Amino acid sequence: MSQSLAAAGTDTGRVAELALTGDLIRPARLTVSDLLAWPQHEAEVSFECATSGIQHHRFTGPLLHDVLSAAGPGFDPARRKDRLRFLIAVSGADGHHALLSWAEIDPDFGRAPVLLAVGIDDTSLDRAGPQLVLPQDRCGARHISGINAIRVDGSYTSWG
Ligand SMILES: Nc1nc2c(c(=O)[nH]1)N[C@H]1C(S)=C(S)[C@@H](COP(=O)(O)O)O[C@H]1N2
Ligand SMILES: [Mo]
Repeated sequence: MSQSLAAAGTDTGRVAELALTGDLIRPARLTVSDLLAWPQHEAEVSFECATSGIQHHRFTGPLLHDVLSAAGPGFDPARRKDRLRFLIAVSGADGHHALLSWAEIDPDFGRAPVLLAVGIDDTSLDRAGPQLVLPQDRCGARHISGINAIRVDGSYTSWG
């Protein structure tokens, strides 16, 4: 199982890079070794796939919230309401993607302990690329492997 997940994405034999873009003061390109600079967390996760059944893995990596906060999202940090318009778009190299809201991972709101995993079951993801890990999800579809881009977007409006 870990073989297929670790091999998914962009394993071209080179170190994978992830682009952090959008409404950020410090956009960045990050490798797995860059992501080791943040405090590392561990999550034992079970999720169900509609096609391949239940999977169980142990992931390690920084919190998505820590990494994105360091990039300086363009909201007023002192005004909690200002964060509510921010979305996070996470994309894999194969085009699979999902949207999260900033509030979902913010410690003042949903507090979801979402990881940007750099390791799966003791295998490094330095060549396949980091993986989104949502310990709270029952279904595995948001466990995006081979992440090559994360875009933070604060310009969503529902009024046109
Ligand atoms: N990049 C990428 N990540 C992905 C997917 C995908 O198609 N592309 N499929 C998702 C789905 S549906 C599941 S259940 C989990 C585990 O999928 P796997 O068993 O194919 O590795 O990965 C998720 N991450
Ligand atoms: Mo799935």
